[in-house]
Amino acid sequence: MFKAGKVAIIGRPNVGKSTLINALIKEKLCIVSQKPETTRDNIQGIISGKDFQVVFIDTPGMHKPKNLLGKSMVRRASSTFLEVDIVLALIDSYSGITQEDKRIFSELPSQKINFLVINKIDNINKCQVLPIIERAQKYSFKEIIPISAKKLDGTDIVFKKILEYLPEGFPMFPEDQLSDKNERFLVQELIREKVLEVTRQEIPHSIAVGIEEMKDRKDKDIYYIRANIYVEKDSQKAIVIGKKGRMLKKIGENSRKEIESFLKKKVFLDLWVKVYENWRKDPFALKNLGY
Ligand SMILES: Nc1nc2c(ncn2[C@@H]2O[C@H](COP(=O)(O)OP(=O)(O)OP(=O)(O)O)[C@@H](O)[C@H]2O)c(=O)[nH]1
Ligand SMILES: [Mg+2]
Repeated sequence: MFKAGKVAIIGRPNVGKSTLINALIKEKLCIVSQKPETTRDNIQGIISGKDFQVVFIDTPGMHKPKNLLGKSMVRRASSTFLEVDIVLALIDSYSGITQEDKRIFSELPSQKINFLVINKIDNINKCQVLPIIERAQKYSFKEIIPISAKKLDGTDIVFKKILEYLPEGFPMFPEDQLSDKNERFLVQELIREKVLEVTRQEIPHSIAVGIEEMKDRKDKDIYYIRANIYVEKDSQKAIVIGKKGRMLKKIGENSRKEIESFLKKKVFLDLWVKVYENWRKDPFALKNLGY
């Protein structure tokens, strides 16, 4: 019997959805950061075995949108309910079940199989998890599983339970395919992750990355990648470039290393910083940037 299906991971920003996907598919596919609202698009991560294929969907954190980008993110997250077999609602153990979480629970499709996954249990005393589990009993979750996505604690149980509930079916993707997104998108995200690592406050939210050129120069055995980091204002551009270009250099070095290990090839990375005024509020700009 072959089992196949789609599983969405949803929840508030920053609860660890992308970390969990990477843990479940055993690959670094989705970018992770300490800043909320990191994931902006649904990203499918695929894991295939002898008798199963699970397609996990990483989704943007559900939040009250402040601009058009936020609206598009939340819309994408909610739209996954329609196409999946199982929904994993993720919360973090130290916040417990918040008002926002309750609102998300109320939106869960009742005709689907819903799990509650309580993340970040490495951060708290184990006995603090019990009251959360008790409180969660009144919602109709098929399973309630405490985990640490970061420490890979309990993630194998999540996977086992998913396989239990997954319907019989046929593979949706070739067995060696890792994602529905192409290399270009994933490289773009890796660069954005490196910008998020070194910037603060409003800047992480104001950043977008666009790949202008990506060429596999077989003669030189190197990938040539030219990318733009978009910011919304001149002042942000100055910060991202940094004194004597130091910040941009660091972003470039960190990105290159990670892209090389992802593409398994040497990379020449040509990074530029450009101002794209108010792109988060402009429907045309959003479309242009792939949001
Ligand atoms: N201590 C601890 N931290 C975790 C765990 N899982 C994720 N994190 C951290 O939580 C932060 C957010 O993780 P993400 O995976 O980016 O969270 P997300 O839910 O995808 O966030 P958005 O994309 O912004 O909605 C990062 O700093 C992670 O390293 C965990 O099990 N324990
Ligand atoms: Mg994420």
